[in-house]
Amino acid sequence: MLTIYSDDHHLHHGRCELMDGQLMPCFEMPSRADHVLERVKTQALGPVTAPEDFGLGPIQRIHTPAYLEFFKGAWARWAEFKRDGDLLPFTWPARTLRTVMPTSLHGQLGYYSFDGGAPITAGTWQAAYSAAQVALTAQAAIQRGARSAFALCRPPGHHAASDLMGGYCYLNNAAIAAQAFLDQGHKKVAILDVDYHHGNGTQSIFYERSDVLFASIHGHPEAEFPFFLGYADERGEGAGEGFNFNYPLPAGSGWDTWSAALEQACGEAQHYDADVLVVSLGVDTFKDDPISQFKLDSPDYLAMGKRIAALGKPTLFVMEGGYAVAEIGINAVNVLEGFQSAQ
Ligand code: B3N
Ligand code: ZN
Repeated sequence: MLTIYSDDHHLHHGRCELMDGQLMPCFEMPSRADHVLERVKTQALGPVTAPEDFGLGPIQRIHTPAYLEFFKGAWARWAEFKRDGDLLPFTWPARTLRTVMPTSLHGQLGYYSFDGGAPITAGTWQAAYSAAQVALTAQAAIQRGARSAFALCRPPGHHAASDLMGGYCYLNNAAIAAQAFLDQGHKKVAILDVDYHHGNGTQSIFYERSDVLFASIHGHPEAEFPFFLGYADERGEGAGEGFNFNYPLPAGSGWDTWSAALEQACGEAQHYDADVLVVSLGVDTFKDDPISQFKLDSPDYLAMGKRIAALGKPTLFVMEGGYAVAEIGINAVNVLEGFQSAQ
């Protein structure tokens, strides 16, 4: 399997996130992607290549021009403040407030974010832009006939909506790739999100559309980030009604529970008869993940890959979360090896 990877992800290294009343080093750190790349190489998964540059066009198919302009220019505006820290939001247009567009940097950052978990650093735009190009290059490989490809994206993307960053995400790599498939002639794309967290950004982007089916298996939002989306009764709206499937699971869920949900999600994808499959591949479902509550073990990821391969679709894997850094490579590459072994 071809892997697409860019060193540009090193340009994004947020300093800290708020947890338990304290500022802690960010869980979403560059070594995550380094470990995955190392495992891709030691397991000889296949060739590793750098991304092509498809420009802003395919990104603008998902994200609004105003959001992209704000994100691209935010660091330069923050640099004028001559402060030491990353750029982080602290006020959001929540209930009882107005969704107006302030003129100040922090007002606009609140407008374009949904939490305080997406720090902007000097290199964040370039890293996120390159991650989107990684996804698009892997998508292009499948478009040219490859059965599968792995987009080793960092930062991740599935929480990013059309004009919102949050949850360590800025640009929605999986959504950008899915839209590219449609723009290049495919009629139906299925997105299977196996990350521990609900892919609220991806869901929101395609919620009113029938050309993209979204199915997500995740920690129940009653108790888990992102809390305000990802419930089982969210089935899509308008033309999208019946094309959104959420499988929220309780803390402590292991392979038996998780794989039963996968079976249901795969059933929906099969019934939909998608032309291609995009997998939002997070491995924070791992039993030792420091911020998650599922109990999957490393061999389970081989079984996950095999089940996904049984769908028989051209499949693009897009890297999302996973914070047990020592095992992230083993677990992510196990999915890909499981997939390959079943072809
Ligand atoms: O959910 C958390 C969180 C939970 C537990 C933690 N411990 C026990 C140290 C720390 C953090 N934080 C909210 C932000 C989560 C963003 C998740 C990003 C992701 O992987 N999405 O797929
Ligand atoms: Zn996650």
